[in-house]
Amino acid sequence: MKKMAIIVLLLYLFIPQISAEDGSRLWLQNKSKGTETLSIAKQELKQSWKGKAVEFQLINDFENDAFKIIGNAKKIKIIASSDIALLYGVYHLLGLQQTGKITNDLNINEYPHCQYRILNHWDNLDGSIERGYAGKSLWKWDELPHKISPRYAEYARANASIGINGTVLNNVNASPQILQTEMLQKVKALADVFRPYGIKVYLSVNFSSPAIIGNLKTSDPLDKEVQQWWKNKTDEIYRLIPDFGGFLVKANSEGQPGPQDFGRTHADGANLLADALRPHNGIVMWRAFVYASNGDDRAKQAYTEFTPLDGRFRDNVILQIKNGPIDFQPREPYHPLFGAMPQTAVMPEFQITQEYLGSSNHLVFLATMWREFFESVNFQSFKAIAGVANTGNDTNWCGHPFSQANWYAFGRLAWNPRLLPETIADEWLRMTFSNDSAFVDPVKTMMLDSWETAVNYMTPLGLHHLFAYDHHYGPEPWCDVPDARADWLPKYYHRADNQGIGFDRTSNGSDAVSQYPSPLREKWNHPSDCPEKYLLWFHHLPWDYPMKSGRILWDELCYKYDGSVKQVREFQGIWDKQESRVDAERFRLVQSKLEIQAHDAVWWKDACLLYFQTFSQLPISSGNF
Ligand code: GCW
Repeated sequence: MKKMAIIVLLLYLFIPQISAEDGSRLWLQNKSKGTETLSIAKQELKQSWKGKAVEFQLINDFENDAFKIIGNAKKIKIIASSDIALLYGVYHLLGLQQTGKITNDLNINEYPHCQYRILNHWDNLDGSIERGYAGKSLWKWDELPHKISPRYAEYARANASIGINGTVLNNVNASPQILQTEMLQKVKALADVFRPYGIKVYLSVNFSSPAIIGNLKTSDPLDKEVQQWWKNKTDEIYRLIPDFGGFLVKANSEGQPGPQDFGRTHADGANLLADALRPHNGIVMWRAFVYASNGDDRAKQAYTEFTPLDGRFRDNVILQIKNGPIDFQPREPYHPLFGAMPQTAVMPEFQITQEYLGSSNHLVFLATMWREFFESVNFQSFKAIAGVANTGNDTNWCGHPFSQANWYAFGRLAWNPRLLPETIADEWLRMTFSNDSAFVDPVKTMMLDSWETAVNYMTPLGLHHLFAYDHHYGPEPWCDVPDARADWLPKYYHRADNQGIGFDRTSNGSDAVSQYPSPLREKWNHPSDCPEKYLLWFHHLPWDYPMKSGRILWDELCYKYDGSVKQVREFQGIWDKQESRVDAERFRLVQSKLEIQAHDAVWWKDACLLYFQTFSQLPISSGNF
């Protein structure tokens, strides 16, 4: 039953702000979360709102973080059950104003699709960022906790404005040092800045921390002293940060320590941390990104490892699974673990930073890719969503002005996975640049085409991992590094030979296809039923395999590479026409980045086609389609 409104706060514009120390707090000098969050909400309105009076109403029977905006000719009411949800309502309202969508009869109901909407920073304690392309880490560990950069609050504000409510501060390749008391003081200082914006802090932890910084003999999850060490450490964190979110763990993956070092399972490892966090309501995000060099198809390994553990995780563990089974490739079919562990909470991990998509040089709007993922899985069950951040200390945060759109899109989709990429692009363009439809329409089309274009000049038709060793920027399908793991080399994935190209993952090959449910596994098992976008992901096919277009496979590859190069040139043309509608600085920066992108698209095309031609022995038919 609906309860009556318990608190009604009327906010009329231009009421003077309560000053920082006006005596009103009496002896209660601790600022409450509520007061701070509400002052931010008021301040935001005061600064930017140009419309009629806005009233806040706090009621207590609303879902967490949900809000309503109701407007009539005289006033607008934002209704929610917490201060932070009111703040979300304010940002939403300001967004409507920025995009020219304020009407006289607003009736908006918004609620987040999942509870935890989290950025993962792969930031190291020395200020570098793994796969970061926008400068150094935002966190100035050497200055903290005493010096607080104004960027911390700006960062929190940006996240709150798109509904992000958590941040994992450090790299999943985690230094045990993050758990030293001295570092935790610094983490607390950040948490204090983020709190009024509704952002909780989480940490990546190294599984060997008890041995490395606790000087224990082991880090075995079944060892009593190890269990006590994690409990004590967790209690220490919560004494400093009472609303600390929890831990993210990369274990037994790419050289990181983990429970298997002691003959234990991933569930034993995750539960160890979950038990320490449980009394404080913290969560463990345990990554499923594991693969050994054991000869088994890498795409199959996480499923093989984790499905037998279904039902063995504590209920405050969430298995964090990359969107696809390999590693943030330009395009992957969804990870087969989604839907395969009904008794385990799961969450997707997206990569906002463009490790395999041209870093901060290429304009690639990722909402389209994430949309394809959401259309493939049952996202209703997700309690959480994570995105590997693309922020750094560059002035524009993300390096490429259009990479900001991916941070924005991640937040919007974590809030509502049903949002369409065109809606998100439209909002972002209007808020970031201009409401002029002569600008918005063509640039939006460019954004919406950009992901498919990048897929086509990098890895068309289901190809994957053709990237240069280690830095993953340009093409190197021929790459051979003596002594490197086979599954870190492109040849492992493309398998080009005189017969054809592609990875046979059918029932005649690695049988990865059988990890998908029916009828997908049957469909994808047959080249003629398999969508062409995944064709060479699942099949090794002859160079003259007939494609739906009527072309043979080799010609289709030429067509995709060539067509996408042309497409990037069209993007340049679209952008060049916007000079009068965009400020000079961003105009030039985007223009120069598009030049790099056009150059790189040709580089990809030439590198891949000339290399694959050594096997196909067929002429490159560019331009003749
Ligand atoms: O994508 C790969 C990256 C590594 C990364 C790893 C992971 C943090 O190349 O840099 O390490 O995945 O997700 O753990």
